[in-house]
Amino acid sequence: SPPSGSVEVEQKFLFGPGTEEKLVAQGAALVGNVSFRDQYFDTPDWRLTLADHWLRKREGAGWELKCPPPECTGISNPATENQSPRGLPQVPARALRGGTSRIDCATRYQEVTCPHNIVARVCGLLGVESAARLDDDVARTVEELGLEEFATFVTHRRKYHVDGLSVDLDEADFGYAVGEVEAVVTKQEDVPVVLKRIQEVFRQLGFEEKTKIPGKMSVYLKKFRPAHYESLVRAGRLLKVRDIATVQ
Ligand code: V4E
Repeated sequence: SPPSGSVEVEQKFLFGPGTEEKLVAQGAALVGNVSFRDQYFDTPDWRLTLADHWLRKREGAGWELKCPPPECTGISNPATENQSPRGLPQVPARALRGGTSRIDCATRYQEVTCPHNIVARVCGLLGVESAARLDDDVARTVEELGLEEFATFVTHRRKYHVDGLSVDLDEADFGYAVGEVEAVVTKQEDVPVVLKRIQEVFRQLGFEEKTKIPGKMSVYLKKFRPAHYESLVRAGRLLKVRDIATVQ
């Protein structure tokens, strides 16, 4: 998992039969071919996900909390100027806007894997008075807080490395395939460079970088948890699933 304090910059895309060949032609190397189950947890009234916090247990990796990086939570901090006031995940790369490089859909998330920090953030968000009462055992915390599993699915992932980036080709067991170009950034000032590199890979693969692609969670919740889905879409936390034309 990425070093703590780092941020994942990700851009999703729909992939077709020609995508892997194009990746290989770009010099991409296949570095992983795995299947894993994810289980996502939330309060019955969805307080974590409505606050853009995604607590999951991933087979082979353990507990992970995907949430906005700290610089996305402030409002008056000039470093967060390119965030929408509520810190919504669709972060325009403002520094790049108007220039030749532009990726409007890249999202940035922090992936917290240290159990102590996961427990602290979840308790803090839910306003549980004393996090000290709970230990660093995420499973026990989940139980004590009454969190419920709201989504579970298996992903088959083929992972490529190209030009310092990771490209994941994911097929979920409920019938949705989505790709993701991703980089882990440890310094905030490196974000524009990474966005530019993502854009180059996108251009070479023939993708339109401005197209917003729903993730697996959008499609899953729409299908299996429509009320939760509607609530997240309304809150601006999830992309609405529409009929999407492949751009390849
Ligand atoms: C962050 C998030 C969710 C959690 C799952 O994240 P995602 O990147 O979609 O899944 P996956 O399996 O590729 O995780 P990885 O292995 O890369 O860590 S579910 C919804 N969100 C928020 C979100 C959003 N609103 N819009 C986009 C484009 N992505 C994520």
